[in-house]
Amino acid sequence: DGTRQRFEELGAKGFAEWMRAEERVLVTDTTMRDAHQSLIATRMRTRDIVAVADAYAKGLPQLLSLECWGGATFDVSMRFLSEDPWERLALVRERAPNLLTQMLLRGANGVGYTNYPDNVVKYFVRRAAQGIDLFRIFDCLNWVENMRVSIDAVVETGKLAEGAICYTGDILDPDRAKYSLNYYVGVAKDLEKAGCHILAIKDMAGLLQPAGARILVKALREEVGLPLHLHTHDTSGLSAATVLAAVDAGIDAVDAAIDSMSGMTSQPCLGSIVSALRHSPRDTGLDPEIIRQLSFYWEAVRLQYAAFESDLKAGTSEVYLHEMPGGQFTNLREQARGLGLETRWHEVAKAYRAANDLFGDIVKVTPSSKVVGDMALMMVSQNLTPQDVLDPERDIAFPTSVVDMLAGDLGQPPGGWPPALQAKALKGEKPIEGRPGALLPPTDLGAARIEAEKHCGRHLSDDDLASYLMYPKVFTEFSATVRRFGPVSTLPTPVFFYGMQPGDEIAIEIEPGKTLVLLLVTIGEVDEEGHKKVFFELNGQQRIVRVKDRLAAVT
Ligand code: PYR
Repeated sequence: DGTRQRFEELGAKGFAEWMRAEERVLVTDTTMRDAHQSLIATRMRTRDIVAVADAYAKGLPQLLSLECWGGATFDVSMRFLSEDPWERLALVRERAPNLLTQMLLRGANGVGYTNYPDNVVKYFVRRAAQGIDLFRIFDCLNWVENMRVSIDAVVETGKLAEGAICYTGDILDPDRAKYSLNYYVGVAKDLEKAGCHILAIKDMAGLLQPAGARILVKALREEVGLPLHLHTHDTSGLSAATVLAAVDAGIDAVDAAIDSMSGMTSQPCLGSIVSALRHSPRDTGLDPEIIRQLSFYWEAVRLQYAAFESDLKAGTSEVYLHEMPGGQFTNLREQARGLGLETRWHEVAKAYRAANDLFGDIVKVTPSSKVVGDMALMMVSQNLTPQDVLDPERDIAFPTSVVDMLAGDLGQPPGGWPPALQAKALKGEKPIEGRPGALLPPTDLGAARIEAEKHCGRHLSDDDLASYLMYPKVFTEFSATVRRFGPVSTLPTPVFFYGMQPGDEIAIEIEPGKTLVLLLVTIGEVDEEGHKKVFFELNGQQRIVRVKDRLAAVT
């Protein structure tokens, strides 16, 4: 038995009531989604996720949910891993049938970086509901108006709609009064009225501190009738203290990542939280020994992704200055490095805060966080102060993302956009004030399917169409890669990322019951045309292929 059976018996409303009445602290494991998004650039491959799903199903049936889909995993799997995100979801569902599957949905931005027409969001949610039980829905500006379409779509499927309040600032700081306790309680009440079953505090940067958590959780639990689910990041090193304070204040559920995938920009440590609550009235009921075993698995897997690790070595209180989400931190550092700003990281961090203040102090989470990051990089690379940016005499080439956001394409922050900056960036264009999704004409799904099938040269499933609607170009390229190279998702992870060395032998199950054994014998010298001969054995048969040398090709 697991939580999924309970959900099926009780339905969404009944399940939410059960969550609120339950004395145990309920725990979501984020390892399969946010932990790798925040630690190793979202690169975890399906085979490494699916291989451990049944161990979760057998060993930790008391888990509230497995966060395993959505956020950045959707496009990264197609873009960089040549994998179908829908296949991953179906396999996790199949291997862990007794656990709730959970995804992160960016409201009107779906799993993308821009608002989509309402009918595209609805179509996507209906497809996702085939495999997802719990949808965590947020808006990057905390604009509930912009979440309604996705909340309604989830409620219609009968699945759990968890509306998230994105936490920013510090509710105890009088200088950040825009994000006061009253503000959060107001957003929470709007989410309850909008029909959500669960309320999430989504602390994407890890800014919530123990004292603030106590006050926020207590108030939200008193003022709102929904169960409360806390999500935080450990960038500051303080997140476990915040979780335990939230537990004392009556939080119903918390997110954590398995030990070896926790800490720093990821979630707090699952095994340690479980251990800290053992023998207390709010014991999670999870088995510490099973958690350790799972942690050993992820520890070995993580080593294979060393190339994607960040150089962050310790927790940092600088997060309270810049307020970058855990999932963005390492990405932005990489972007800064790409622009030659590697040694000026602390300036980028400061500029990130300055950019936030120029935008009127906004919530920073995908995609608004990306816009703030773009602005910060521009300011540092061009040595611009906030005064320079606002100077009417000075012409500034704003990044496109900044112009689009100030034009209203991501929606409206509380109080609107600062007029002076908006006027300067839009150069006389009129911004939109309403909900972008209401202005976008509905996509003709039949026509989109015909167009997509033409681009991809094959019949597309409904899931394929949903991928195409989110990411037309990425999906088309992904389809072409799979057609050319076959199911590369079956390759062992070190081979997929780093290739084989002479003497290496691997067995690949390309389809059930059909295994290829590949021995790489030797690789010849590069010839005059930039090719090499590769000598190998395939199921014992000697073969040679002539391939273009990648290094020769780039030089
Ligand atoms: C995402 O949207 O991907 C986050 O993790 C916030």
